[in-house]
Amino acid sequence: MNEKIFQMINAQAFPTPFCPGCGHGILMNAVLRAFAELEYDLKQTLFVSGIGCAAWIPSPHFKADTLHTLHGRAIAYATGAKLFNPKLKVIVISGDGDLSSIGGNHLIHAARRNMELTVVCANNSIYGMTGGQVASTTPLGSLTTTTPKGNPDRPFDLCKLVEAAGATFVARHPVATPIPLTRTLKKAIAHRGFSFVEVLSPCPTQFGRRNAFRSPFAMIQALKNTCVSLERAKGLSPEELEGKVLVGEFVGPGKNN
Ligand SMILES: Cc1ncc(C[n+]2csc(CCOP(=O)(O)OP(=O)(O)O)c2C)c(N)n1
Ligand SMILES: [Mg+2]
Repeated sequence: MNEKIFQMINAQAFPTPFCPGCGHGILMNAVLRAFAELEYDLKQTLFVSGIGCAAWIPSPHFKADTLHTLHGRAIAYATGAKLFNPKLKVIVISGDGDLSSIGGNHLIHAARRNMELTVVCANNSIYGMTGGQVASTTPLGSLTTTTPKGNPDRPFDLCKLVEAAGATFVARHPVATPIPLTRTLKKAIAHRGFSFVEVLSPCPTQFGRRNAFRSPFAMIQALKNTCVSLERAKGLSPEELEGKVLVGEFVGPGKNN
């Protein structure tokens, strides 16, 4: 399997530009693994990303066609490419800021159209690349460069947002559990309709150090403690679920993994 993955990357593009402890590298690995396990041909695939750290996941690292587009406009480019060549597998990989702040309108309308696109959102709760500004996904009260007294606004629940807009496959996993993440990515990539996977990815550099996380490891541990699978949540009371983040497949054929 590792040999297969090695053949899918541009080795000269490594090491990645990601900071130590960034979760985006784990997501990169999970996407490649999902493709390798599905035995899909990367030559029939187009990866589209916007601007941000997460947007560097496919380009220049994958040995495939990649479009590294304008900030917030990845889904618009992906829509055009898919319309032009419906046989192409089109996967958007980008950040929470890119897809849900500046690009939020494209996200909801692509979900509404249920177009055959896979959108993978690397959610690190912040604008990582530009210095740690507050995003539409930053938790209430969190410290960022633009909210030095704590974020006064509630974040989007991205899965609920795209579900309400009409997406036909919706899931969330943290990079802390790469095996269920890869399993879900495989289903999302194979889905014939609009599929959305929110991937919780720690940003120690811009989010962690301002919010009392002592190390990248502490952020991974926190993700493990905060995330509760849909299966496990069934046995928990509302009090026990307070402050937890539900993970699993919310919409789609094989829910609740
Ligand atoms: C039109 C436009 N506005 C703003 C920017 C600056 N900008 C570049 S990336 C980014 C935010 C990226 O955040 P996110 O998508 O969450 O990616 P991350 O770096 O956190 O992985 C911003 C505001 C830009 N490049 N273009
Ligand atoms: Mg981000």
